[in-house]
Parts: sequence; C-alpha cells; structure tokens
Amino acid sequence: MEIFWFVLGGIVLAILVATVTILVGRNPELPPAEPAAELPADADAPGSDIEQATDAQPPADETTGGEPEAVTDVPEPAATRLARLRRRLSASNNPFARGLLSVLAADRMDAEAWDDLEATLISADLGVGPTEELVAALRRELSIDGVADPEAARRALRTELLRLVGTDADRSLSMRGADGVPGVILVVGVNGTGKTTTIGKLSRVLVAEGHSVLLAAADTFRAAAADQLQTWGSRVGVEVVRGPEGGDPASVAFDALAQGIETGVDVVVVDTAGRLHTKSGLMDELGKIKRVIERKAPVTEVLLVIDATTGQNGLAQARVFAEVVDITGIVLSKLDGSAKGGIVVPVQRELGVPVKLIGLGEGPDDLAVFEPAAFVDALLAE
Ligand SMILES: Nc1nc2c(ncn2[C@@H]2O[C@H](COP(=O)(O)OP(=O)(O)OP(=O)(O)O)[C@@H](O)[C@H]2O)c(=O)[nH]1
Ligand SMILES: [Mg+2]
Repeated sequence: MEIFWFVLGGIVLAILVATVTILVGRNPELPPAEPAAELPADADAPGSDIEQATDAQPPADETTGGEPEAVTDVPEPAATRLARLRRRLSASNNPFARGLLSVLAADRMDAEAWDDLEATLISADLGVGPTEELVAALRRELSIDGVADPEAARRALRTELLRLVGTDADRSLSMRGADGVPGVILVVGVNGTGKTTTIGKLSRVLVAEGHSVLLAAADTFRAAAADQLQTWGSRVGVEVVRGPEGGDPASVAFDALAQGIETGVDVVVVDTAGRLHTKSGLMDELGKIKRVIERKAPVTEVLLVIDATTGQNGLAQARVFAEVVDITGIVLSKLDGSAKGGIVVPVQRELGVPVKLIGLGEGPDDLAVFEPAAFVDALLAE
C-alpha cells in the first residue's frame, strides 16, 4: 500500500514537473512573441517603404518631363463641357439669351415685339444685315403658321439662327503636318483677348486626345507671358520653348519648330504677343513670324482670338489680321456672360472662315469646340 502511494506520488510529481516544464518552456516563447509583437513596427517599415515608393513616384516621373501633373490633371470630357456651355449661355447667365427669351415670351408678335427682337439681335452684335434677314424670314414664316404661338416663334428662330451661323463649315483644327513634320497652330489677336489662356486650355484637350504637343512662347515682350504659358504647359506635361525677354519672337518660333521636328511631336502651338491691329510695325512682325516658321514647316492653322465682349471692334481687328496672316479659324473667347454672342455671324461672314472654338470662362476646361446646334439650343434654352 505504501508502495502504491509512493508510485502515485511519483506520478503526480512527474505530472507537476511536466506541467511546470511545459509552462516554463512556453515562457521562453514569450520573448519571441514580443519581437513578433514588434512585427507591426517592422511591418511599418515595409509599409513606409511602400509609402515612400508612392511618394517617390513624382520625383521618378519628373525625369519623364513632369508626367505626374499629366496624370493628376485630367481634362474634362467633351460631354460635360457641352453641359457647361449650355449653362453658361442659358438665359439665367447670358444677357443675349435673356433678351431673346423675353421677346419670345410675348403673348403675340406684334409690332413692338418685332422691334424688340430686332433691337436685341443688333445689340448682341449679330449685325444689321443678318438681323434684317432673320427678322424678315421669321415674319414670313410666322405669318403663314399663325402669329401668336411663342413656341412656333422659338422653332422658327432656332432654324433661322442656325442658318445664319451655318452648319456646313469644317470646324476641326487643321494640324496635320506634311511628311512627318508637326502641324503648326499660330495664335494671334489683340492684347488681352485670351490667346495664352486659349492655348493653355487647348493643350489640355490635345493631350487628352493623345497628341504630343510643344508650345512656343513667341510672346517675348514680357517674361511673364512665357511663364504664364509654362504654367499651363506644366500642368499637362507639355514643354515650352522660350527665348530671352525682348528677343526676336520669330526666332523663338523657329527654334520651337526645329525642336518639334527633331523630337517628332504632332503639333507645335505658337503663342504671340497681343498687338493692336492699328500698329503696322507689330502687324509686320506677325507676318514675319509666320514666314520664318514656314521655312521649317507649313502653318496648318492660324487662329484669331476675338474677345466676344468687344463687339464690333472685333470685326475691325479681324479684317486687319486677315490681311497679314491668312486666318483659318476664329476663337471667340469670353462668351460666358457676354451679351454679344451674335458676333459669331458677322465675323464668319467678314472673314469667310468659321468660328472653331469658344471660350466660356477662365477655368482650365472652359474651352469648347464650336457646335452651331449646341450653341443655338443653349441660347434658346429655357
Ligand atoms: N471670362 C473669361 N475670361 C477669359 C476667357 N479667356 C481668357 N480669359 C481671361 O482674359 C484675360 C487675358 O487672357 P490671356 O490669355 O492672358 O490673354 P492674351 O491674349 O494672351 O493677352 P496678351 O498676351 O497680353 O495679349 C485673363 O484674365 C484670362 O483669364 C474666357 O473665355 N472667359
Ligand atoms: Mg498672352
């Protein structure tokens, strides 16, 4: 019996020892568990490496010509641009549209309403000739269809406005250079019309469409002008060729073309200094810029930027610029909030070239391809 208790005691002791051994044996595992607990800290390191890698991306991209901005600064798609066009031209924002709608809101088109319509169209710079044509056509049409219906008046006005603006013209930008040389877009106009801003906005569109673009800062009057262009360019990863302040603008354009040909870009866009059309020396200089560029490559598009708010004066400018450089397209800037949207019609007639682009604000995506139906619909929208 004693032996039994002795054996039992031995077994219990053995179990105790084994338990203690296991417990103690586990304890040494705790320290490794602590480093394991530090793993998150270690994991932080790879984690921060990842963050660093993310942070490091922009510098890495800097070597590829400021790509990060091209990635982050995504131009607005055409569809929402058009929605904005509608908003900016609609009656709530645009005095021209407001004038048209108030006339159309009349119960009946009596003599006074016709006079009001005529006055609205003329003050919107549609021009006397086009206004008379439009009013005569409307009166003809509405006298057949029954006079008093404002909806019929709106439909007729839409048809006639569209006819005056024209739907046949090719409004695409011509920028296909011959034999692998870049297309060249030369941008001209009087001071402050929106040339540089338009080029900035246009660069974004071209880049978004997958074109490679080079900008030429051939406005050497002010260093700030080249800086302004550079700011626009850098946002979408587009390089700017610039010269010394006060240098020869033609030679900057020439250098840009040389670089554009060498690097094989699709299109070179040349910004020029604003110049009064009445200063013949400055106009001669513009002619020279174009001739010098054409030693390298044909200028495929000459865009005249006209500020829509300047009204009839825009026509006078257009005439003189067209004599010096063959204008191939018009950019009507500052149409947002302008009561002068009617200038589209006389300026196209005067020059025989279409409005191709319209500026609708100071924002980077406030430029739209001019689409007559969208333009007229926006003007006549409720
Ligand atoms: N509201 C509005 N402002 C515009 C538009 N386009 C340009 N602007 C503004 O007009 C001003 C002149 O624009 P710029 O692009 O510097 O004009 P520019 O023709 O290059 O001027 P110069 O080089 O000095 O002849 C700036 O304040 C622009 O933000 C537009 O479509 N709408
Ligand atoms: Mg400028």
